[in-house]
Amino acid sequence: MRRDYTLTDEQEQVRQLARDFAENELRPHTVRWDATGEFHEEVVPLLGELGFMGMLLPPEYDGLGIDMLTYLLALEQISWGDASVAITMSVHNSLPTQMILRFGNDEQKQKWLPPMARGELLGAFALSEAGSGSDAASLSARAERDGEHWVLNGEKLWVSNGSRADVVMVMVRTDRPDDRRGARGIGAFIVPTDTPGYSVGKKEDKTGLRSSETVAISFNDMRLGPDALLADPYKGFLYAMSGLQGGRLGVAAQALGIAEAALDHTVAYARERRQFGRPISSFQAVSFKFAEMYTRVEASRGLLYRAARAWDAGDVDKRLCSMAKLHASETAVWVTSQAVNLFGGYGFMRDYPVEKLFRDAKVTEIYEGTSEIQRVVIAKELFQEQPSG
Ligand code: COS
Repeated sequence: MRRDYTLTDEQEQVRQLARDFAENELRPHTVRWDATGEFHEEVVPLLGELGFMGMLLPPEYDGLGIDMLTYLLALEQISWGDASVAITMSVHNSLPTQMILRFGNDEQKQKWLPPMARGELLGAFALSEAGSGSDAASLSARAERDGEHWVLNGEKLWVSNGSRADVVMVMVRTDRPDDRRGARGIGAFIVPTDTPGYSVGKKEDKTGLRSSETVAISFNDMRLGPDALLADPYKGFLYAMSGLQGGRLGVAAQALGIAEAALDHTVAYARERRQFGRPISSFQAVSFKFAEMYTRVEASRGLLYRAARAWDAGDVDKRLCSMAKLHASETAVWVTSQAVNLFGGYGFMRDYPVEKLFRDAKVTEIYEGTSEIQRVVIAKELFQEQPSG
Protein backbone atom coordinates (compact mmCIF):
# COMPACT_ATOMS: atom_id res chain seq x y z
CA MET A 1 0.00 0.00 0.00
CA ARG A 2 1.52 3.33 -1.04
CA ARG A 3 1.73 6.17 1.49
CA ASP A 4 -0.76 8.89 0.52
CA TYR A 5 0.82 12.25 1.37
CA THR A 6 -2.49 14.07 1.11
CA LEU A 7 -3.66 12.27 4.25
CA THR A 8 -2.91 13.28 7.84
CA ASP A 9 -0.83 10.99 10.06
CA GLU A 10 -3.98 9.96 11.92
CA GLN A 11 -5.76 9.08 8.68
CA GLU A 12 -2.78 7.01 7.55
CA GLN A 13 -2.74 5.18 10.89
CA VAL A 14 -6.43 4.26 10.69
CA ARG A 15 -5.95 3.17 7.08
CA GLN A 16 -3.01 0.97 8.06
CA LEU A 17 -4.94 -0.47 11.02
CA ALA A 18 -7.79 -1.44 8.70
CA ARG A 19 -5.35 -2.88 6.16
CA ASP A 20 -3.67 -5.04 8.82
CA PHE A 21 -7.05 -6.22 10.04
CA ALA A 22 -8.11 -7.06 6.46
CA GLU A 23 -4.86 -8.92 5.83
CA ASN A 24 -4.95 -10.96 9.05
CA GLU A 25 -8.63 -11.41 9.91
CA LEU A 26 -10.45 -11.30 6.58
CA ARG A 27 -8.27 -12.52 3.71
CA PRO A 28 -7.59 -15.95 5.29
CA HIS A 29 -11.36 -16.65 5.48
CA THR A 30 -12.78 -14.88 2.45
CA VAL A 31 -12.72 -17.87 0.06
CA ARG A 32 -14.45 -20.12 2.61
CA TRP A 33 -17.09 -17.52 3.47
CA ASP A 34 -17.83 -17.10 -0.24
CA ALA A 35 -18.01 -20.83 -0.92
CA THR A 36 -20.28 -21.68 2.01
CA GLY A 37 -22.24 -18.43 2.14
CA GLU A 38 -21.86 -18.45 5.91
CA PHE A 39 -22.14 -15.10 7.67
CA HIS A 40 -18.84 -13.67 8.97
CA GLU A 41 -20.28 -13.73 12.47
CA GLU A 42 -17.02 -13.69 14.39
CA VAL A 43 -15.88 -10.52 12.66
CA VAL A 44 -18.55 -8.11 13.91
CA PRO A 45 -17.37 -8.10 17.58
CA LEU A 46 -13.78 -7.65 16.36
CA LEU A 47 -14.83 -4.66 14.28
CA GLY A 48 -16.61 -3.37 17.38
CA GLU A 49 -13.43 -3.69 19.46
CA LEU A 50 -11.54 -1.62 16.88
CA GLY A 51 -14.26 1.03 17.04
CA PHE A 52 -15.18 0.38 13.41
CA MET A 53 -18.90 -0.07 14.14
CA GLY A 54 -19.22 3.46 15.46
CA MET A 55 -16.70 5.37 13.43
CA LEU A 56 -18.93 8.35 12.64
CA LEU A 57 -20.59 8.54 16.06
CA PRO A 58 -19.32 11.04 18.64
CA PRO A 59 -17.41 9.79 21.71
CA GLU A 60 -20.37 10.67 23.97
CA TYR A 61 -22.13 7.68 22.33
CA ASP A 62 -19.00 5.50 22.50
CA GLY A 63 -18.13 6.24 18.88
CA LEU A 64 -14.73 7.16 17.46
CA GLY A 65 -16.02 10.55 16.30
CA ILE A 66 -13.79 10.62 13.25
CA ASP A 67 -14.37 12.37 9.94
CA MET A 68 -16.01 10.90 6.85
CA LEU A 69 -12.74 10.59 4.92
CA THR A 70 -11.06 8.55 7.68
CA TYR A 71 -14.11 6.28 7.91
CA LEU A 72 -14.07 5.70 4.15
CA LEU A 73 -10.33 4.96 4.19
CA ALA A 74 -10.99 2.20 6.74
CA LEU A 75 -13.99 0.88 4.80
CA GLU A 76 -11.98 0.76 1.57
CA GLN A 77 -9.36 -1.42 3.25
CA ILE A 78 -11.96 -3.68 4.85
CA SER A 79 -13.46 -4.15 1.38
CA TRP A 80 -10.01 -4.89 -0.03
CA GLY A 81 -10.03 -7.77 2.48
CA ASP A 82 -13.64 -8.89 2.01
CA ALA A 83 -16.44 -6.91 0.38
CA SER A 84 -19.20 -8.75 2.27
CA VAL A 85 -17.76 -7.59 5.58
CA ALA A 86 -17.53 -4.08 4.13
CA ILE A 87 -21.27 -3.94 3.42
CA THR A 88 -22.08 -5.15 6.94
CA MET A 89 -19.95 -2.34 8.31
CA SER A 90 -21.14 0.25 5.79
CA VAL A 91 -24.88 -0.27 6.24
CA HIS A 92 -24.53 -0.16 10.03
CA ASN A 93 -22.30 2.95 10.08
CA SER A 94 -23.96 4.96 7.32
CA LEU A 95 -27.67 4.31 7.65
CA PRO A 96 -29.38 3.37 10.94
CA THR A 97 -26.77 4.89 13.25
CA GLN A 98 -26.47 8.11 11.24
CA MET A 99 -30.22 8.49 10.90
CA ILE A 100 -30.68 8.10 14.69
CA LEU A 101 -27.80 10.51 15.33
CA ARG A 102 -29.16 13.17 12.97
CA PHE A 103 -32.90 12.88 13.51
CA GLY A 104 -33.45 10.92 16.73
CA ASN A 105 -34.39 12.45 20.09
CA ASP A 106 -32.10 12.23 23.15
CA GLU A 107 -33.80 9.13 24.48
CA GLN A 108 -33.44 7.27 21.18
CA LYS A 109 -29.79 8.27 20.89
CA GLN A 110 -28.99 7.19 24.46
CA LYS A 111 -30.78 3.89 24.03
CA TRP A 112 -29.46 2.76 20.65
CA LEU A 113 -26.23 4.47 19.75
CA PRO A 114 -23.75 3.33 22.45
CA PRO A 115 -24.42 -0.44 22.01
CA MET A 116 -24.46 0.00 18.24
CA ALA A 117 -21.15 1.90 18.35
CA ARG A 118 -19.58 -0.89 20.38
CA GLY A 119 -20.77 -3.50 17.86
CA GLU A 120 -23.00 -5.19 20.45
CA LEU A 121 -26.11 -4.43 18.43
CA LEU A 122 -26.12 -4.69 14.63
CA GLY A 123 -28.20 -2.33 12.51
CA ALA A 124 -29.94 -2.65 9.14
CA PHE A 125 -31.98 -0.46 6.79
CA ALA A 126 -35.20 -1.43 5.02
CA LEU A 127 -36.54 0.72 2.19
CA SER A 128 -36.97 -1.41 -0.98
CA GLU A 129 -40.01 -3.57 -1.63
CA ALA A 130 -41.13 -5.96 -4.37
CA GLY A 131 -42.86 -3.11 -6.20
CA SER A 132 -40.61 -0.18 -5.26
CA GLY A 133 -36.89 -0.15 -5.94
CA SER A 134 -35.63 2.94 -7.75
CA ASP A 135 -39.05 4.55 -7.27
CA ALA A 136 -38.55 4.33 -3.53
CA ALA A 137 -41.27 6.81 -2.59
CA SER A 138 -43.93 4.49 -4.06
CA LEU A 139 -43.47 1.95 -1.23
CA SER A 140 -46.59 0.36 0.22
CA ALA A 141 -45.75 -1.16 3.65
CA ARG A 142 -47.76 0.91 6.13
CA ALA A 143 -48.05 2.06 9.70
CA GLU A 144 -51.45 2.90 11.16
CA ARG A 145 -52.03 4.80 14.35
CA ASP A 146 -53.67 3.07 17.26
CA GLY A 147 -53.86 5.70 19.97
CA GLU A 148 -50.24 6.45 20.86
CA HIS A 149 -49.06 3.28 19.17
CA TRP A 150 -48.34 2.33 15.56
CA VAL A 151 -49.27 -0.94 13.87
CA LEU A 152 -47.05 -1.96 10.96
CA ASN A 153 -47.89 -4.32 8.10
CA GLY A 154 -45.99 -5.13 4.91
CA GLU A 155 -42.85 -6.65 3.50
CA LYS A 156 -39.36 -5.35 2.68
CA LEU A 157 -36.85 -6.89 0.31
CA TRP A 158 -33.07 -7.15 0.02
CA VAL A 159 -32.28 -6.10 3.57
CA SER A 160 -28.52 -6.40 4.12
CA ASN A 161 -27.72 -7.57 7.69
CA GLY A 162 -31.49 -8.26 7.95
CA SER A 163 -31.24 -11.77 9.38
CA ARG A 164 -28.59 -10.78 11.93
CA ALA A 165 -29.70 -7.30 12.86
CA ASP A 166 -30.89 -6.35 16.32
CA VAL A 167 -32.45 -3.15 15.08
CA VAL A 168 -33.72 -2.12 11.64
CA MET A 169 -34.53 1.35 10.34
CA VAL A 170 -37.78 0.79 8.46
CA MET A 171 -39.53 3.18 6.10
CA VAL A 172 -43.31 2.73 5.79
CA ARG A 173 -46.33 4.77 4.68
CA THR A 174 -47.87 6.87 7.43
CA ASP A 175 -50.30 8.78 5.20
CA ARG A 176 -53.91 7.64 4.95
CA PRO A 177 -55.15 5.65 1.92
CA ASP A 178 -57.56 8.51 1.11
CA ASP A 179 -54.79 11.13 1.45
CA ARG A 180 -51.64 9.81 -0.24
CA ARG A 181 -48.73 12.24 0.02
CA GLY A 182 -45.99 10.49 -1.99
CA ALA A 183 -42.50 11.09 -0.62
CA ARG A 184 -44.06 13.29 2.11
CA GLY A 185 -46.24 10.47 3.48
CA ILE A 186 -43.57 8.12 4.79
CA GLY A 187 -42.27 7.61 8.33
CA ALA A 188 -39.02 6.04 9.56
CA PHE A 189 -39.27 3.62 12.49
CA ILE A 190 -36.58 2.14 14.71
CA VAL A 191 -37.63 -1.50 14.90
CA PRO A 192 -36.09 -3.94 17.40
CA THR A 193 -36.07 -7.30 15.63
CA ASP A 194 -37.47 -9.15 18.65
CA THR A 195 -40.76 -7.24 18.35
CA PRO A 196 -43.74 -9.64 18.04
CA GLY A 197 -45.01 -9.58 14.45
CA TYR A 198 -41.51 -9.11 12.98
CA SER A 199 -40.27 -12.01 10.86
CA VAL A 200 -37.35 -12.80 8.61
CA GLY A 201 -38.19 -14.37 5.26
CA LYS A 202 -36.23 -15.81 2.43
CA LYS A 203 -32.45 -15.58 2.45
CA GLU A 204 -31.42 -14.54 -1.07
CA ASP A 205 -29.11 -16.72 -3.16
CA LYS A 206 -26.87 -14.01 -4.61
CA THR A 207 -24.27 -13.71 -7.37
CA GLY A 208 -21.77 -12.03 -5.06
CA LEU A 209 -21.30 -10.78 -1.49
CA ARG A 210 -22.29 -14.27 -0.50
CA SER A 211 -21.31 -14.03 3.16
CA SER A 212 -23.45 -10.94 3.65
CA GLU A 213 -26.93 -12.25 4.38
CA THR A 214 -29.63 -10.46 2.42
CA VAL A 215 -33.20 -11.25 3.37
CA ALA A 216 -36.83 -10.26 3.09
CA ILE A 217 -38.45 -9.09 6.33
CA SER A 218 -42.12 -8.70 7.09
CA PHE A 219 -44.39 -7.08 9.64
CA ASN A 220 -47.65 -8.63 10.62
CA ASP A 221 -49.70 -6.39 12.93
CA MET A 222 -46.41 -5.38 14.55
CA ARG A 223 -47.13 -2.91 17.36
CA LEU A 224 -44.60 -0.21 18.15
CA GLY A 225 -44.67 2.44 20.83
CA PRO A 226 -44.25 6.16 20.08
CA ASP A 227 -40.56 5.85 21.00
CA ALA A 228 -39.99 3.88 17.77
CA LEU A 229 -40.87 6.77 15.47
CA LEU A 230 -37.97 8.86 14.20
CA ALA A 231 -38.93 12.54 14.50
CA ASP A 232 -41.64 13.70 12.06
CA PRO A 233 -44.01 10.90 10.94
CA TYR A 234 -44.12 12.25 7.39
CA LYS A 235 -40.42 12.92 6.79
CA GLY A 236 -39.04 9.39 6.86
CA PHE A 237 -38.29 9.40 3.12
CA LEU A 238 -36.19 12.55 3.48
CA TYR A 239 -34.31 11.02 6.44
CA ALA A 240 -33.68 7.88 4.38
CA MET A 241 -32.42 9.90 1.42
CA SER A 242 -30.16 11.85 3.73
CA GLY A 243 -28.81 8.56 5.12
CA LEU A 244 -28.28 7.26 1.61
CA GLN A 245 -25.95 10.17 0.80
CA GLY A 246 -23.39 8.78 3.24
CA GLY A 247 -24.38 5.24 2.26
CA ARG A 248 -23.48 5.99 -1.35
CA LEU A 249 -20.02 7.16 -0.29
CA GLY A 250 -19.71 3.88 1.64
CA VAL A 251 -20.59 1.87 -1.46
CA ALA A 252 -18.04 3.89 -3.44
CA ALA A 253 -15.35 3.02 -0.87
CA GLN A 254 -16.41 -0.61 -1.00
CA ALA A 255 -16.17 -0.62 -4.82
CA LEU A 256 -12.76 1.05 -4.66
CA GLY A 257 -11.49 -1.63 -2.26
CA ILE A 258 -12.72 -4.39 -4.61
CA ALA A 259 -11.05 -2.76 -7.64
CA GLU A 260 -7.77 -2.34 -5.74
CA ALA A 261 -7.82 -5.97 -4.65
CA ALA A 262 -8.36 -7.06 -8.27
CA LEU A 263 -5.53 -4.84 -9.45
CA ASP A 264 -3.13 -6.17 -6.79
CA HIS A 265 -3.88 -9.82 -7.58
CA THR A 266 -3.58 -9.23 -11.32
CA VAL A 267 -0.30 -7.29 -11.12
CA ALA A 268 1.23 -10.13 -9.09
CA TYR A 269 -0.07 -12.68 -11.58
CA ALA A 270 1.15 -10.78 -14.66
CA ARG A 271 4.65 -10.52 -13.19
CA GLU A 272 4.87 -14.29 -12.74
CA ARG A 273 2.82 -15.72 -15.56
CA ARG A 274 5.11 -16.46 -18.53
CA GLN A 275 3.94 -17.00 -22.09
CA PHE A 276 6.05 -16.93 -25.26
CA GLY A 277 9.12 -17.06 -23.03
CA ARG A 278 8.49 -13.88 -21.01
CA PRO A 279 6.24 -12.51 -18.24
CA ILE A 280 2.92 -11.39 -19.71
CA SER A 281 3.39 -7.95 -18.05
CA SER A 282 6.15 -7.26 -20.59
CA PHE A 283 3.71 -7.32 -23.51
CA GLN A 284 2.63 -3.82 -24.40
CA ALA A 285 -0.99 -4.81 -25.02
CA VAL A 286 -1.13 -6.22 -21.49
CA SER A 287 0.73 -3.35 -19.83
CA PHE A 288 -1.59 -0.80 -21.46
CA LYS A 289 -4.51 -2.63 -19.93
CA PHE A 290 -2.88 -2.24 -16.52
CA ALA A 291 -2.25 1.46 -17.13
CA GLU A 292 -5.95 1.92 -17.84
CA MET A 293 -7.05 -0.08 -14.78
CA TYR A 294 -4.69 1.82 -12.51
CA THR A 295 -5.76 5.20 -13.88
CA ARG A 296 -9.45 4.46 -13.45
CA VAL A 297 -8.89 3.30 -9.86
CA GLU A 298 -6.99 6.51 -9.04
CA ALA A 299 -9.71 8.62 -10.69
CA SER A 300 -12.34 6.90 -8.52
CA ARG A 301 -10.20 7.52 -5.45
CA GLY A 302 -9.82 11.21 -6.36
CA LEU A 303 -13.56 11.68 -6.72
CA LEU A 304 -14.40 9.76 -3.54
CA TYR A 305 -11.85 11.59 -1.37
CA ARG A 306 -13.01 14.92 -2.85
CA ALA A 307 -16.64 14.10 -1.95
CA ALA A 308 -15.54 13.05 1.56
CA ARG A 309 -13.50 16.23 2.06
CA ALA A 310 -16.48 18.34 0.95
CA TRP A 311 -18.63 16.44 3.48
CA ASP A 312 -16.08 17.02 6.24
CA ALA A 313 -16.03 20.73 5.39
CA GLY A 314 -19.80 20.82 5.98
CA ASP A 315 -20.82 20.68 2.32
CA VAL A 316 -22.90 17.50 1.98
CA ASP A 317 -22.98 17.53 -1.78
CA LYS A 318 -25.60 15.20 -3.28
CA ARG A 319 -24.00 15.54 -6.71
CA LEU A 320 -20.52 14.50 -5.51
CA CYS A 321 -21.90 11.56 -3.48
CA SER A 322 -23.67 10.23 -6.57
CA MET A 323 -20.65 10.88 -8.83
CA ALA A 324 -18.31 9.07 -6.43
CA LYS A 325 -20.61 6.04 -6.29
CA LEU A 326 -21.25 5.99 -10.03
CA HIS A 327 -17.59 6.20 -10.95
CA ALA A 328 -16.25 3.79 -8.35
CA SER A 329 -18.88 1.12 -8.95
CA GLU A 330 -18.51 1.18 -12.72
CA THR A 331 -14.72 1.15 -12.29
CA ALA A 332 -14.93 -1.87 -9.99
CA VAL A 333 -17.04 -3.80 -12.50
CA TRP A 334 -14.73 -2.88 -15.38
CA VAL A 335 -11.46 -3.52 -13.51
CA THR A 336 -12.59 -6.87 -12.12
CA SER A 337 -13.80 -7.92 -15.56
CA GLN A 338 -10.39 -7.04 -17.05
CA ALA A 339 -8.74 -8.96 -14.21
CA VAL A 340 -10.71 -12.09 -15.13
CA ASN A 341 -9.57 -11.71 -18.76
CA LEU A 342 -5.94 -11.18 -17.78
CA PHE A 343 -5.97 -14.34 -15.67
CA GLY A 344 -7.22 -16.18 -18.79
CA GLY A 345 -8.73 -19.59 -18.12
CA TYR A 346 -7.68 -19.34 -14.46
CA GLY A 347 -9.72 -16.17 -14.13
CA PHE A 348 -12.90 -18.16 -14.68
CA MET A 349 -12.08 -20.68 -11.97
CA ARG A 350 -13.08 -20.49 -8.32
CA ASP A 351 -9.54 -21.52 -7.29
CA TYR A 352 -8.30 -18.04 -8.24
CA PRO A 353 -9.40 -14.88 -6.46
CA VAL A 354 -10.55 -12.58 -9.24
CA GLU A 355 -13.83 -14.21 -10.27
CA LYS A 356 -15.12 -13.63 -6.72
CA LEU A 357 -14.16 -9.97 -6.97
CA PHE A 358 -15.96 -9.76 -10.33
CA ARG A 359 -19.11 -11.20 -8.73
CA ASP A 360 -18.80 -8.96 -5.66
CA ALA A 361 -18.33 -5.81 -7.75
CA LYS A 362 -21.58 -6.08 -9.70
CA VAL A 363 -23.99 -5.15 -6.92
CA THR A 364 -22.18 -1.86 -6.25
CA GLU A 365 -23.79 -0.62 -9.49
CA ILE A 366 -27.19 -1.61 -8.14
CA TYR A 367 -27.74 -1.11 -4.43
CA GLU A 368 -28.13 2.20 -2.58
CA GLY A 369 -29.31 3.61 -5.92
CA THR A 370 -28.52 2.14 -9.34
CA SER A 371 -26.06 3.77 -11.74
CA GLU A 372 -29.09 5.09 -13.64
CA ILE A 373 -30.47 6.74 -10.48
CA GLN A 374 -27.05 8.29 -9.76
CA ARG A 375 -27.11 9.74 -13.29
CA VAL A 376 -30.62 11.10 -12.68
CA VAL A 377 -29.42 12.82 -9.48
CA ILE A 378 -26.26 14.22 -11.12
CA ALA A 379 -28.07 15.55 -14.20
CA LYS A 380 -30.85 17.08 -12.07
CA GLU A 381 -28.29 18.88 -9.91
CA LEU A 382 -26.44 20.16 -12.97
CA PHE A 383 -29.57 21.69 -14.47
CA GLN A 384 -30.60 23.19 -11.13
CA GLU A 385 -27.29 25.03 -10.75
CA GLN A 386 -27.39 28.75 -11.39
CA PRO A 387 -25.87 29.69 -14.76
CA SER A 388 -22.50 31.40 -14.17
CA GLY A 389 -21.63 34.93 -15.25
N1 COS B 1 -30.60 13.52 -0.53
C1 COS B 1 -31.45 14.29 0.20
N2 COS B 1 -32.72 14.51 -0.17
C2 COS B 1 -33.14 13.90 -1.29
C3 COS B 1 -32.31 13.08 -2.09
C4 COS B 1 -31.00 12.89 -1.66
N3 COS B 1 -30.12 12.13 -2.34
N4 COS B 1 -33.02 12.64 -3.14
C5 COS B 1 -34.26 13.16 -3.01
N5 COS B 1 -34.32 13.91 -1.90
C6 COS B 1 -35.46 14.65 -1.41
C7 COS B 1 -35.84 15.75 -2.40
O1 COS B 1 -35.09 16.94 -2.16
C8 COS B 1 -37.31 15.94 -2.12
O2 COS B 1 -37.46 16.75 -0.97
P1 COS B 1 -38.49 17.99 -0.95
O3 COS B 1 -39.84 17.38 -1.01
O4 COS B 1 -38.17 18.70 0.32
O5 COS B 1 -38.16 18.78 -2.18
C9 COS B 1 -37.78 14.54 -1.74
O6 COS B 1 -36.60 13.82 -1.36
C10 COS B 1 -38.44 13.82 -2.88
O7 COS B 1 -37.52 13.89 -3.94
P2 COS B 1 -37.97 13.70 -5.45
O8 COS B 1 -39.19 14.54 -5.74
O9 COS B 1 -36.79 13.89 -6.33
O10 COS B 1 -38.47 12.17 -5.35
P3 COS B 1 -38.62 11.06 -6.41
O11 COS B 1 -39.72 10.20 -5.92
O12 COS B 1 -38.70 11.65 -7.79
O13 COS B 1 -37.28 10.18 -6.26
C11 COS B 1 -35.00 9.50 -6.40
C12 COS B 1 -36.01 10.65 -6.20
C13 COS B 1 -35.27 8.71 -7.66
C14 COS B 1 -33.66 10.20 -6.50
C15 COS B 1 -35.07 8.59 -5.16
O14 COS B 1 -36.30 7.90 -5.11
C16 COS B 1 -33.95 7.59 -5.11
O15 COS B 1 -32.84 7.92 -4.70
N6 COS B 1 -34.22 6.34 -5.51
C17 COS B 1 -33.27 5.24 -5.31
C18 COS B 1 -33.58 4.61 -4.00
C19 COS B 1 -32.42 3.83 -3.49
O16 COS B 1 -31.28 4.29 -3.47
N7 COS B 1 -32.72 2.63 -3.04
C20 COS B 1 -31.72 1.77 -2.51
C21 COS B 1 -32.11 1.37 -1.14
S1 COS B 1 -30.79 0.59 -0.31
S2 COS B 1 -30.73 -1.15 -1.13
